[in-house]
Formats: sequence, structure tokens, C-alpha cells
Amino acid sequence: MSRSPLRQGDASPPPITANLRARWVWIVAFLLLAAAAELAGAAATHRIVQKGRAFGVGEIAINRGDTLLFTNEDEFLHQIYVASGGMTFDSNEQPPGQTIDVHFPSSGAFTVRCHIHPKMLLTVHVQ
Ligand SMILES: [Cu+2]
Repeated sequence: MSRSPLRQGDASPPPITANLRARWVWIVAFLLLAAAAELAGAAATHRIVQKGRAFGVGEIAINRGDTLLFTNEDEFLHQIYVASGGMTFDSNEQPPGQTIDVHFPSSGAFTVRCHIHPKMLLTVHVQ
């Protein structure tokens, strides 16, 4: 029985297959890393309600670059400020229903307070 040229070709595996597979592994690894970096770098927003002369939470942990959105759900004015951790922020008078956004560009611990209601206190931990 004579061997056909096709069968002879099958006998030696194409050496390129292993190379291609290794290249694909690297490409997939690179894409996964890029996606992870994208996720890590994406800034998030977090909602905080102001209701009953208090913030909805007393403490929150966020990432550097995130933004807090403060919504006044009371029937009266608030006026919030940050004066800690090297950060200064002062909102104008905030009427009922209005949302104010506060950006936290650097890490540290910050306190958010209200000029009108001194008992209002929110501690923000920025990682
Ligand atoms: Cu207030």
C-alpha cells in the first residue's frame, strides 16, 4: 500500500500551531489587563440623601476621583461644605430637591458638614 502525499503531510504536525496558541494567550492576557485597568480607572458616582437634617449615611468609602451626589430631600435649605484633609468645598444654599455634586480628586479622610445644621456629619474615606 502506497502512502498518499496527504497522509505524509499529516505525519508532521505544522510547527506554527504552538506558536499561534502562545500568541493568542498573550493577546487575551493583554486584553484582560487592559479591561481591568479601564475598570480601575473609571470614576464612580455615589448618591447621598439629605433627609431629616442628616445625611443618609454617616460614613462612606470611595475611590480617588469619585463624585458624591447630595440630594436635598428635606423641605428646607442645606448648605454643605468640606474643610478637612486639605480640601475646601463650599456649596451655595441648596433648596429642596436640588442635587449638588462634590468631586474627591485625592485620597484621605474628609468630613462633609452643613452650615445650617451643625449636627450633620458625613465622613468620606477616599482610597
Ligand atoms: Cu443642612
